[in-house]
Amino acid sequence: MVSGSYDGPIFVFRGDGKGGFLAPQKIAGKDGKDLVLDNAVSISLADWNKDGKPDIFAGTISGPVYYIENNGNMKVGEPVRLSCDGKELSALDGGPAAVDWDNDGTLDMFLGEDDGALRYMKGVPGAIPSFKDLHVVLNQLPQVTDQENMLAKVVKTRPTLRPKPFIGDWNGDGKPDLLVGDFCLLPGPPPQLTPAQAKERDDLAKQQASLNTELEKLTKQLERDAAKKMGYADAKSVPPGKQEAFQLELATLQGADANYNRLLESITEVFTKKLPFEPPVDYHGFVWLFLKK
Ligand SMILES: [Ca+2]
Ligand SMILES: [Ca+2]
Repeated sequence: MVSGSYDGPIFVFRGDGKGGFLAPQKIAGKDGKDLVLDNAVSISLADWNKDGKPDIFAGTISGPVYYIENNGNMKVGEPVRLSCDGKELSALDGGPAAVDWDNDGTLDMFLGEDDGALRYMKGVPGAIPSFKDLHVVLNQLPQVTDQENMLAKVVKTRPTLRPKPFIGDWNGDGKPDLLVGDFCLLPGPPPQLTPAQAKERDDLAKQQASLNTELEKLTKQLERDAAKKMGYADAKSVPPGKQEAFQLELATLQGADANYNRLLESITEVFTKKLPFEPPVDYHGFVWLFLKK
């Protein structure tokens, strides 16, 4: 078994021949140090060059997807960044699964991404893997502010965040099937509140809304002040090239404004008080099965 890890190293767990595993070993690069491509390294093993040794396909948190040739005895080749249709592949928190899906003798690849997207691409024969004909299996999820409620709705219909594909013949019909694991934050059951607690929650919600309005107003004022300090009439007049300097100026004004800091503190306080009256957020990881026709 080979596994990536959140902090980067790739671990090899050799079988002990009795159904268990020996202590893990880390794969080293050419320099003898641990091979660390990035954070959240997600691995798929498949023999690209058909030399009998499974090679590594690796997704990363920042997007690049790599191929690492297995030279045997824990030695590996230089990681190669993969591309599809001539463009370098990028999938944030990417999860690859290499498999000869169309059974033409060349490995193809499924690739999951942080935002829920899952893509498939066809392998092109060659010394180093490359891919073509990018096909969207699952679209990215919509970007919304109430993400948990959106996920609660779509979780009944499809995999959600960070889909990680895996291929196996689930139903034993000789055809490869697609399994997809995901990650999901869902609102749990709302707590049972006494009438007094419900009133307290409503009062806190009102306080929260009024503090937010106050903060919004003050932020607008500070934006105007920051723009004026830079010689512009208002925040909207700051040109794109000056946005970074404007944000810095604004942060300085916010940091120095006692009222602004008091508001932030109050908002945190009210939020913390209200939390026990809100539905808890539960973490889920579901596994989806797609049988190949
Ligand atoms: Ca190989
Ligand atoms: Ca193929």
